[in-house]
Amino acid sequence: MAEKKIMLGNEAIARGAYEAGVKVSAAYPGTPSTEISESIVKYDEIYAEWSPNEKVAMEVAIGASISGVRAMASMKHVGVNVASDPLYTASYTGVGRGLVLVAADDPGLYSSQNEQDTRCVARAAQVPVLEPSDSQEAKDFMKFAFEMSEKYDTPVIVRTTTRLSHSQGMVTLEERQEVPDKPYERNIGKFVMMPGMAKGRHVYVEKRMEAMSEDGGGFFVNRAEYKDTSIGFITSGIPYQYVKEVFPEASVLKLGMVNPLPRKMIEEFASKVDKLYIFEELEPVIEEQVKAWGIPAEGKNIFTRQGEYSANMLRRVLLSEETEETQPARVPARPPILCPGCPHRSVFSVLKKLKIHAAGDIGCYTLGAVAPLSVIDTTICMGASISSLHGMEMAKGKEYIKNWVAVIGDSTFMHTGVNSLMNTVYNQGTGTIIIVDNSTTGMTGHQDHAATGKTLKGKTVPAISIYHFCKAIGIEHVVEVDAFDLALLEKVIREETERDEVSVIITKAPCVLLKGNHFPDVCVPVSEKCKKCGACLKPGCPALTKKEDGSIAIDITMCNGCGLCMQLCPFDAIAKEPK
Ligand SMILES: Cc1ncc(C[n+]2csc(CCOP(=O)(O)OP(=O)(O)O)c2C)c(N)n1
Repeated sequence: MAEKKIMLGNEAIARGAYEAGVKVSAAYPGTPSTEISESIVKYDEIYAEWSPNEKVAMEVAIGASISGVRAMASMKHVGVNVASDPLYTASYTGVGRGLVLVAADDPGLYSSQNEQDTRCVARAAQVPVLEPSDSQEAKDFMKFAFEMSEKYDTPVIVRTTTRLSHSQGMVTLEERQEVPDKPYERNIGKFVMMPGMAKGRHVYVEKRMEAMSEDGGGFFVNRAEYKDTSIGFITSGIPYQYVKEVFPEASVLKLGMVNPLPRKMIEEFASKVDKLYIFEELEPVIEEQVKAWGIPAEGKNIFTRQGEYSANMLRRVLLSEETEETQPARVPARPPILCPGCPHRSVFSVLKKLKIHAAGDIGCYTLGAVAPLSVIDTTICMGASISSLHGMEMAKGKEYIKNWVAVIGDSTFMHTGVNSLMNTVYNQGTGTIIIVDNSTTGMTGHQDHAATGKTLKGKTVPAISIYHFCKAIGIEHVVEVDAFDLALLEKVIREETERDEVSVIITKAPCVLLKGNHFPDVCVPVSEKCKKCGACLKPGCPALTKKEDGSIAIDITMCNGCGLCMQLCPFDAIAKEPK
């Protein structure tokens, strides 16, 4: 009997890639996509890597496909923006062997800076999108995506969302398909996209999209489930599950291919139901096309474009039921906070003391924006800290940024920060950049990157030195400082922000949650010395609380023993004890 296994959506995507005979996988981490690569790496048959960013990952996959093997890239939705340059043109070139981009969207913004819908990118890039509804489909659709990619000579996007990526379902496992490498054939009309060639390929792209739309009615991923025809839903992905739960007797057109749309199938379904609803999370991608074909339907006029959908939301809107989600969440709010012992807190405490603002970036250190640290003033996208600080300077002059720095993490620096720093050097910016180097991609769960000295496959490799990189592009003042050495940090930040030329401070201390990184002690209050000044509480370490009498308590189950509070106490009222 076939083996069955409970799998996360992301594990099932990885399994689908394995069974489809994928040989190369490249990715940059990003919630909710990260576990795809972390699962793929377990298959010895697949070469898997963390690339420094999504554009590079996409290009690695494109190269592998051109060379004749099945290849994939995976990333979160905003990563698709970074990868969009190669993606738009790979749409024209088509593929060698199958090429799949897995894009993980985040309706509800569980861990993202926006709620963009990858289907919109796919429409613009004229690339097909498959959207599974559970783990089994996640695996099956991956395999189908590779077949489609080769049949229609196109990259294929498999779109997942947080709910699918991070929930589990039963999956039937199958054997890996051994796909022979396609012999390489030079074909510049297809793979060299200069205007003359691209014009011809654009014609092909249009034809391919029409062909897929025509053929879509026969794809197993699209299916009409006719029941009571007084009400019909067109839906896809996870929202399909909500429709089935709330309206088990309704007719449903379940679209597994959401771009291009199978027009004939949709027209037929619409003609057979009395009342048509289009139930899709985020943007009205299906709805706008269906309406453009003159088919009346209810959609975003009643269902929101924002946030994640749910069965209760459907009940509320269509059945006017009072459901629990209309009440505020029943759990106490727990705002995100830097961990006890996080080296970023130490850096921010100095910046705060010096009343310095920071153009921020994306990572755990984004939490420096909120009280009590309140140091980060901007967060846009990965790499934007350095370039936006430069923009401020070019707009307002050197004096304006004298009390500003850019703050960027090590992984984010390797991702796109390097380009921004080159720009500052090239265009003679004078800003100070603090690279908070905690030796990992902390925010997404400790992935390695080019400056950590380990690959996704676990191989030890020479770590790219951030220090030497900065030096090599011509920055004279590059200083490495222990992130917990407050006195030195303060001195260095004062000196570097005074300079009339670009400078870089690399604050170093590994993420406190990294395996094997333990401070040997915990911090304990020395009550008789405490003057209740509150200096230790200023950086907002969650292990410290103020007691009723104004003195402090330290929760030793939370304390990681970094000693930041101890350094801040002017009265030696905090000591260290072995754990
Ligand atoms: C384009 C893009 N790709 C991926 C992500 C997901 N992501 C958010 S922060 C981050 C990196 C954080 O690592 P680092 O800069 O080292 O900071 P840390 O969290 O370790 O403090 C990643 C990969 C994203 N937001 N945008």
